[in-house]
Amino acid sequence: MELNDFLKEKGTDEKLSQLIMLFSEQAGVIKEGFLSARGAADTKNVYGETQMALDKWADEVLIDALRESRLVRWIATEEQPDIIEVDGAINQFGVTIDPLDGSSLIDVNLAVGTIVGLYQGHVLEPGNTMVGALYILYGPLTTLTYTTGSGVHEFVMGEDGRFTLMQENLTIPDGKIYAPGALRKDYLPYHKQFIEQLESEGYKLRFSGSFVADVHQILHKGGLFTYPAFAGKDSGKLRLLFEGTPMGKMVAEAGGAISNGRGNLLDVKPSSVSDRTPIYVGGKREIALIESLVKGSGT
Ligand code: AFP
Repeated sequence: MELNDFLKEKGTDEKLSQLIMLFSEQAGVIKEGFLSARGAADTKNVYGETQMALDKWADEVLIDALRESRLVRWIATEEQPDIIEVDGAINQFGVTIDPLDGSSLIDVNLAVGTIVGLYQGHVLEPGNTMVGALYILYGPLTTLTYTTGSGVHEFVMGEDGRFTLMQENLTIPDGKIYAPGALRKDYLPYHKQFIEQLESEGYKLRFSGSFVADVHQILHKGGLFTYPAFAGKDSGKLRLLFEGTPMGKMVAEAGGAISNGRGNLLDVKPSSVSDRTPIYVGGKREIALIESLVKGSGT
């Protein structure tokens, strides 16, 4: 079944459906961009005088499409310092966008993705107020996974650029994969204990350097992704609004959880678009374990 028909069948709010469809259409444009950029690397360049990094280019593509559609009022993206307010917006939605997460992996042809958070209004609100989230993963296949609060559903792009249903109502299984960010030498004591416990239980290492791809794998196979607080960096590396909350919403809707080590990350109200946060996302068992270790550490 095609994405558009599925959204209708699920009784998804019409305006929200239009927004999800807009992102699904832009996925094709971004995918084309990978090919054009490859061509440009051998010749001059397709985007202008100076070749633009693909993440900056994808950012412009998505912002332009949203401005033109006027489907949202607020746009926050990882590439922009300020929240954009769209002139003449016909809806009050807010969106957060990481246009190309894992972009440093493009030149070695590993999976990267676009992550989107969907809000009823302004985006500087806790993740648990989101009306939905989606991500597009550019791997061997291009997939779009979304939730609007009633299940997590995955679609695959066909040759015609349209998305058809691959898996309905995804749920995170029990699994023994761990994807640990940060350098081991910088681990804080509770985190070191946590990782050692997972390793003693036989968890296998899977860390690609693309958060969206790594969390996608965890969603399908179980286990845990973490980019923790580390020595000298209490807030870790990843961005709350662009990486944490949308992927957290997705995993939570699939029966997992997301935490900053102290509590549910989806309860945290951002203070600005640039907030960073420690992240633990995956199965409920793993999240309960890290929260108890952090609590026990008294830090
Ligand atoms: P880029 O989008 O700049 O490649 O950053 C990717 C990322 O934000 C996230 O997707 C990865 O999990 C994380 O950084 C990897 O960080 P390290 O390079 O420190 O392992």
